[in-house]
Amino acid sequence: MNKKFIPYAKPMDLTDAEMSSRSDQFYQFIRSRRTIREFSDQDVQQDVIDNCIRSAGTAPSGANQQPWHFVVIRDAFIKNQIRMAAEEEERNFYAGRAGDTWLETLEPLGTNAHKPFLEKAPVLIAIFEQKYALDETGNKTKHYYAKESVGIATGVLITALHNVGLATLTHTPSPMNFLTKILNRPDGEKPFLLLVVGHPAENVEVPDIHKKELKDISSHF
Ligand code: IYR
Repeated sequence: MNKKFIPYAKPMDLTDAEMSSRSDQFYQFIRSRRTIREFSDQDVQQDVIDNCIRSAGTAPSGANQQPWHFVVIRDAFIKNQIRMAAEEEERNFYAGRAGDTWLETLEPLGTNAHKPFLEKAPVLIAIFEQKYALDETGNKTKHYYAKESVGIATGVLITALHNVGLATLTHTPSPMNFLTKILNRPDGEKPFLLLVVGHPAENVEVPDIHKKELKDISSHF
């Protein structure tokens, strides 16, 4: 039988009061995260990005299959290729493919087909979902709950980046198959999203939008 268990090291043992305080501290910290669309070109150290990706890699996943791959892009030529391809898709999206309802919903965000941040930000992280694993002999192993797993890992990544004062933009040019091609990713992987990472541009503004209140996102039995 291929099964081995080891003791679980409880990470901390807090009093009720400490738990209340820490939960509020975390809430205050995470609520300060905002998606931004204007980045400075200030560099970000690779060891920081590496640790944030390591953190993402600790996420729970279906059958612990860890069906994710993170491509870190700093190269100006590759960034330019990505920007060109993304803007082409976005021009079609904003020119009609999205449909009026979708475009109306996006209005408060002030987005458009122009994506200079794809070249200006120091780091792009293309996140891929591995639908199945492919070994050297071409054998496929299905990944269970791949999309859910990659979504959770991406949430951890965004939180880890926020934790070091970096800003992110969860960019989803659609379709984004061009990422597979430009980044030379194998069959079985599907682009999940493109995370733009860096320091915010000076005096950057964010839309005046709000999160739902607790009562609107939770219920009790
Ligand atoms: N992908 C487009 C449109 C877009 C869609 C959603 I849903 C957003 O929350 C934001 C933008 C773009 O990046 O402009």
